[in-house]
Amino acid sequence: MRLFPGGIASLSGGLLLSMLAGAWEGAPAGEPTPCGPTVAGMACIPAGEFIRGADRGPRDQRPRERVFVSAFWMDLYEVTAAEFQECVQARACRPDHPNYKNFSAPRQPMSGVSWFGAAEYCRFRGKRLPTEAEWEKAARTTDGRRYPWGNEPATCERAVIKEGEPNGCGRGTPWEVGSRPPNPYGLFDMAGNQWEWVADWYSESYAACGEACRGRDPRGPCGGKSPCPGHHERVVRGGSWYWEGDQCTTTTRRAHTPQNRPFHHFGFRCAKDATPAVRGPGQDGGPREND
Ligand SMILES: [Ca+2]
Repeated sequence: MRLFPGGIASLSGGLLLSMLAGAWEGAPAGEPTPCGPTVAGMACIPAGEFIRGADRGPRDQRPRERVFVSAFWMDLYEVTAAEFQECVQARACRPDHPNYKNFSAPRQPMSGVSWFGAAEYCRFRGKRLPTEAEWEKAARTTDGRRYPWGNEPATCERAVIKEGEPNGCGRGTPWEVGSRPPNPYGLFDMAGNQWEWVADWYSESYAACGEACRGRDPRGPCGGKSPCPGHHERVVRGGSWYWEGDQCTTTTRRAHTPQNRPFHHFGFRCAKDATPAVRGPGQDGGPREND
């Protein structure tokens, strides 16, 4: 079993989680995991409940409650500018691009993508956007923590955020992906660096969303499908290089039009259904309806 550096760094945050996540993420190709045989560049997030939302702070994060999420795969990193370009070159993605010249280094996160462009990219790779619940569980693990690393405040040692001037921990831009330690699942930049689109329509609170945001594998209003009367914005998560640390909590939600109008430098990462042919003991995360 390989323990990645972040796993060691997060011992206080959950040794067992770190070890298990490290085992699955670093397992040899084809090795069984609770999500099926390993997938390169992705971590297995095992099935089970987690604590979603918060009872304090902005209303749209309320209430704090338990939600069940089936096993799934999550990209270790934000999708990079170079990876997105491959999709544009293949004419599988619209030519979304950042508005600033110093945002397009190959391993900087893709910035300035619409929700549609993000969804097209994930399809191009045989993946899909994570649901909002999947994203939050992947960022937060199962113990209700406020940040991917635990409850300690956000600093530039833990995430690429605004901490003094210039923003982006002194660079004025996002950094290359993976510049900070991963969380216990092995995922990088779930706090900060670039905002990340998720699949769901935005709702003003989980309480207002009702049953569509509760229970088992919630997909939000209209199950995420279009059109969705009364809903015109999707969700971005995780804060960014531009914002202070209180915006990069695991529960922070931001709404924006899927067309990305007005323009913002949002990014994303992809998820993938578990392949349940090989299941771990006690896993009940079977196949789900595809998007
Ligand atoms: Ca991020």
